[in-house]
Amino acid sequence: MVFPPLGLWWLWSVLEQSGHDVSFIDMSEHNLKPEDVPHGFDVYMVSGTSPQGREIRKLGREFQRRGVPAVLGGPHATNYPRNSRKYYPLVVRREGEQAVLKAISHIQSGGALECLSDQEVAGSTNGDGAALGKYQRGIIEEPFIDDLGLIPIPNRSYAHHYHYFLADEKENSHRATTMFTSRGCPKRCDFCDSPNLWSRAVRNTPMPRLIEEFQQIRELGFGAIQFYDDILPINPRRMKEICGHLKTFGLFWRCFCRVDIITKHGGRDYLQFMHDHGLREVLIGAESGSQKILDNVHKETTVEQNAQVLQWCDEVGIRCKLSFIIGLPGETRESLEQTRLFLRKHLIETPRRLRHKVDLCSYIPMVGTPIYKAAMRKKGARAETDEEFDDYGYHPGENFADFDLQWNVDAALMDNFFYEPESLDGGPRPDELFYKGKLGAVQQIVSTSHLSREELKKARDEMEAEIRAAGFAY
Ligand code: B12
Ligand code: SF4
Repeated sequence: MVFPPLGLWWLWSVLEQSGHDVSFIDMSEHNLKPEDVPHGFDVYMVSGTSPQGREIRKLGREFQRRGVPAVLGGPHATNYPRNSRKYYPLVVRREGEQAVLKAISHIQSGGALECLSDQEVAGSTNGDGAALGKYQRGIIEEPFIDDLGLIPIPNRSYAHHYHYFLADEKENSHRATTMFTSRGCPKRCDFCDSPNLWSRAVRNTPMPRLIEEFQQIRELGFGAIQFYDDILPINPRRMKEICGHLKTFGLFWRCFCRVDIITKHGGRDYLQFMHDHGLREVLIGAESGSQKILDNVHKETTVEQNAQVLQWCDEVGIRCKLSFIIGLPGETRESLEQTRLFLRKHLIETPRRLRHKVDLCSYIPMVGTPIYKAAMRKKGARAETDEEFDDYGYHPGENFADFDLQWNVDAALMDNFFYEPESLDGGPRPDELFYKGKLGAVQQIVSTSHLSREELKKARDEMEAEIRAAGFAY
């Protein structure tokens, strides 16, 4: 109960605007099991990511058992539409604000609400016309909404149930909530699912809508915002306008940013300007201390930029959280050593004004991403959907035919996570692993031609021990 599911809160507003009575349940709040979900609703709307795949399926089974219509949306539904149709009669892919109304009208008009059997899932993949038709009847995908001003702002009436605090440079904590000002990312880091989910075109919410949202957030008693835009500072002119409003409302803030964007738009001065308008922390996808690895995944940033932006942030008074991924394609002993040296040189051994943070993630391939698709293609296998990335701006054949990466997820590895073996359903899938898993049980599922899964895990654990011993928080 830290970060609220904004997607559902957007749908909440849309549904209310169209006259529906809506209740919102976060199953993690009271650790609800599927059977504990309250009865009595006409329709259930479920959202989730792939690491929540099992919970999503169990919930679908529960609603089937109850005989009540259920609609699934979110990143998992987008990437696993076929499998999801086994558990949900209606599956919404990608953006939901228009699709949810279509789903409701399908239900209201008495449209068919059938899930697929295993045979129908197979048939729909193998070109059986009847099975394919049945599969498609339950899939809703609407075009992206051109004008985000046409959708209402998210309903935040449940926001006080979530607990996130942003510290300023004096370590005073401000109660924060989350917000988006845009959707989409023009970059194409090969491990990332965002361009696939949202496209590479960036759509901005019009300024009057943002002001309305700042007002709502202030009135609810929050003093800070975590912006979830993929790259909030991407457009300096718009950023400056947003900064003006944030200052007027007296809000501190945190955002995600890319070091190349900061460097391109004025470097230290840009950071200083944003700091003067309330920016107190940034999350930077540093990913690796090796330029070769950054290039392998088309990150389009440099190791020097990562070090430089960290230095500027420290001077200006912005805390950095640097996120690294261990086990990206082509990882070798040497590249791991470069990451270790980066951490030592720029964090452990350099005195800093601020307490910066570090996250060391194990790489887990997500189905919608270029790396996953390329690996499947190499194996001659297919991902869940046949679609290539052309519609969304890029496609996997382009210039990365040979990612040096393998994975093989076995049931024993899955059991180390928080899932019960009984519900494996067709075998474990890599992206249903949550990389943090149980406390102290971070797993590595990929290997490269130079490093085994165990070697990668050992290196990550050692780096983590070193950085935590030096006092850097997660
Ligand atoms: C905020 C966020 C988080 C927060 C979650 C807060 C929360 N409770 O939502 C935190 C920090 C906890 C988090 C953690 C993780 N995250 Co995260 N996260 C995001 C982020 C930045 C924004 C999500 C969001 O709010 N999007 C905006 C809303 C509007 O979109 P949405 O939720 O998808 O909903 C829209 C549609 O999907 C659809 N929809 C959604 N649900 C439903 C339901 C119905 C019924 C309907 C009709 C429609 C519908 O309509 C909505 C409105 O258009 C996205 C990146 C992104 N740009 O989306 C990554 C993202 C979702 N995360 C991702 C990942 C991988 C993770 C982690 C695994 C990271 C890690 N290694 O630990 C963990 C796993 C957490 C978990 N248990 O699932 C991936 C998911 C990939 C995938 N295919 O599943 C994403 C896409 C990042 C990426 N670029 O690859 N994350
Ligand atoms: S990692 Fe960030 S910059 Fe790269 S594609 Fe994903 S959202 Fe965009």
